Parts: sequence; C-alpha cells; structure tokens
Amino acid sequence: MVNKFQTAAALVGALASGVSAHGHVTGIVADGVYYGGFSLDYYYDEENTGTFPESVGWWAEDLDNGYIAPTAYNTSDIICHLDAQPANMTATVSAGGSVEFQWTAWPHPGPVITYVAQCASDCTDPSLDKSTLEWVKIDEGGFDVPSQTWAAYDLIANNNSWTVTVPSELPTGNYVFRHEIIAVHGSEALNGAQNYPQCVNIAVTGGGSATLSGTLGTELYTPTDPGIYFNPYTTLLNYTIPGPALMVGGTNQTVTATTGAAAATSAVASSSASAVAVAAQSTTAIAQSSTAAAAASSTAAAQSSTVAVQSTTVAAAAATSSTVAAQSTTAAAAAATTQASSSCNKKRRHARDVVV
Ligand SMILES: *[C@@H]1O[C@H](CO)[C@@H](O)[C@H](O)[C@H]1NC(C)=O
Ligand SMILES: *[C@@H]1O[C@H](CO)[C@@H](O)[C@H](O)[C@H]1NC(C)=O
Ligand SMILES: *[C@@H]1O[C@H](CO)[C@@H](O)[C@H](O)[C@H]1NC(C)=O
Ligand SMILES: *[C@@H]1O[C@H](CO)[C@@H](O)[C@H](O)[C@H]1NC(C)=O
Ligand SMILES: *[C@@H]1O[C@H](CO)[C@@H](O)[C@H](O)[C@H]1NC(C)=O
Ligand SMILES: [Cu+2]
Repeated sequence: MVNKFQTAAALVGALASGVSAHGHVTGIVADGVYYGGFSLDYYYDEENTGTFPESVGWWAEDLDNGYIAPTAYNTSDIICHLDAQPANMTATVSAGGSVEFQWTAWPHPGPVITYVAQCASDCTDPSLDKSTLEWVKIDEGGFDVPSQTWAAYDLIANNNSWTVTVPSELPTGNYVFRHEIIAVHGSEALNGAQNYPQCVNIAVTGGGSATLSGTLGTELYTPTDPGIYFNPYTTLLNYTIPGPALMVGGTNQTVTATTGAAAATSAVASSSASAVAVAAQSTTAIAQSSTAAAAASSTAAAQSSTVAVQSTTVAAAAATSSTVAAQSTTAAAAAATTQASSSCNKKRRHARDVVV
C-alpha cells in the first residue's frame, strides 16, 4: 500500500510543476442521481469529429480550467464561463431536494455561491440568449470570522464537492443552475479575484410559489465589490459575500473550520487539495447529527464526503441555515500546512489560453 503522505507529496509536486489547472465541475448528483458534466475534452471532440457527448453541463471553453477576471464582469463570459452555450440535456431535482456539485481538486480560498435562472421555455434551446437570464441566489457560503476559514475549504474537505438544497419555494420549471467559486487569493489587487462559474440545466419539480427577482449575469458583480477587492492576507473582521441578496428560503451555509484548511488559510497560500484529501483520509472523528427535516438534504453531502462532522439545523421553514463542519487529525493538518505553502503561489495567475 502506498503511503498516503508520499502520495500527497507526489500530487503536490504535479500541481506545482504542471500546467495551472484550477477547476471545473465534473458532474452533479441531483436527488441521488449522478449526471456527468461538460468535459473539457468535449471541445476537442467537437473540433475533431464535429460532435461531442451530451451532458447537462453547459459548453464552455475554459480549456485551461481557468477563470473569468473582474475586468470581464460586464461581458457575457461571466454568465457561464468562456463562450458558453446551453447544454442539451437536463437533470431533474425536486424543490427541497439536493444538488451536489463535484469539482476537480480545488486549491484556493474563497466563497462558494449558487444561483438559478428560470428559462422561458427549455434551457436546452440552442437559441437561448444567456444574456437575458436573470439569476437568483439560492445558496452561499462565505467566510467564518472566528476561525478565519473560507467556504472553499469546506468544499475541499468535502471531497471537492458542495451540496445545495433547492429552496422548496422555488417554482416548478426549467432552470440553469450557476454554481461558482470565487478564488480570492489575489483579491488584494484590483482585478485579482478569479471567478469560476459553472452552469448546468436542471428541471425543478414540485416547486413552490416564490416570486423570483433576478439579476442579469453582467450585473452580478463589479471589480470593486467589498468581497471581490479586499486584502485577504489580514485578519478579516467581516466578509461580504458578493452578488445580490440570497432569496428568501435560500441557504446561508455557515463555514466551519477544518483544521487543515484553517492552517492553510493562515499560511496565506491556498491549501493543497491533495493535502486536504490526505486529511480526509486520515480523519477518524466522525459525528453526524441532524434534525429529521434536515436529514434528507444532508444525505448527499454525507455520502460524498470522506470527512468528518456534519450537523445541520433547519431554523425555519422560510429560511434555512446549515452548518457543515469537518475536522481532521493533527497529523493530517500538519501535512496540509506543510504542503500548502508549496502548492499554489499567492500571486499565481493562469494563462487564459492554451497552446493546442
Ligand atoms: C446534443 O448535442 C450533441 C452535440 O452537438 C449532439 O450530438 C446530440 O445529438 C444532441 N442531442 C440532443 C438531444 O439534442
Ligand atoms: C467593462 O469593465 C471594464 C473595467 O472592469 C472597463 O474597462 C470596460 O470599459 C467595461 N466595458 C464596458 C462595455 O462597459
Ligand atoms: C467589512 O465591513 C466594512 C464596513 O462595512 C466594509 O467597508 C468592508 O468592505 C467589509 N469587508 C469585506 C471584506 O467585506
Ligand atoms: C450568513 O451567516 C453568517 C454567519 O452566521 C452571518 O454572518 C451572515 O449575516 C448571514 N448572511 C445572511 C445573508 O443571512
Ligand atoms: C469523491 O468525488 C469523486 C467525484 O469527484 C467521486 O468519484 C468519489 O467517489 C468521491 N469519493 C468519496 C469517498 O465519496
Ligand atoms: Cu489557481
């Protein structure tokens, strides 16, 4: 059996020396059913054969796994990533159900945000004009001040996945879900933040009667928003999650420190995904508690996680809030701390284009 720490070290080496590649959603699990997402390979399939596999994930040309910069917040690329086009398949989820977004190994600190936009008819329509979609925030995770920990570290500790509860108030219909991590490791510089939006088509069934008030994609953010342009390398007393307000019934996921992640945060550099994976593997403390009402929605997260503690509380019917906590062993945390410093430089930038 290969030593886990050696394995992690090899992976960190690969990250450090390899082409920058910081993430996309590989697939989702909607109400327990897995759907593959858009693969970057599909771009080349299309180039070479004129066709590519169907998926629920929108076409996007972030071939380097890269990001949208704040300078492009006023362009259509911020909507569903570079040159995005509608997916021609659709997943299904019930209102009140869950959608888990599975990411490639994720390295950076930042908030995790999910929006939905209802399509006039079918979100698979190739002529759908994405610039007319109006986005409603249904889920967000930002920054936990007491532990100085970012939502993205909970995502990492949860096997690089994030689970969203679909508000039961959301009307039945065809939606584009826009799930996004905003990497803030460069946010001390104007235009230093990095947005990684990912879109999938999901039909919501059994919905409620909320009146949705959405925001055009090109109006979600500005380069000087408090949660976009700020110094992340100091003790933060508050963090303003970017974008419009959470819809009533949306979920404000409280971030709770993972030991490894907190260490990585204070070490300034983002944590190494592989190091945290080691932390997850090494974790022994497992506890789970949930109210009956929350049990269903937390199941997907629990299933996908190799990690530790989850406790979910439903505060009220109209406004839910949940807590996802993860703990790792001291040894694993030490590994994370050591490796975080070498995994991804603070000032690192990604080339937007790749040489093919
Ligand atoms: C989806 O798009 C792919 C790629 O263009 C195509 O091969 C497939 O036939 C389409 N499927 C549907 C149902 O439109
Ligand atoms: C978009 O925003 C950038 C600054 O982030 C600005 O330079 C550019 O002029 C804007 N473009 C339009 C069309 O408003
Ligand atoms: C924290 O709050 C202050 C005061 O409202 C605000 O000026 C600042 O932009 C906030 N910082 C962040 C990172 O959201
Ligand atoms: C989300 O939860 C955090 C921590 O409990 C709190 O500080 C913040 O105000 C909440 N945001 C919203 C929009 O409810
Ligand atoms: C972690 O997520 C991947 C998909 O990204 C999945 O294939 C794998 O089974 C998950 N591992 C665990 C332990 O849940
Ligand atoms: Cu990166």
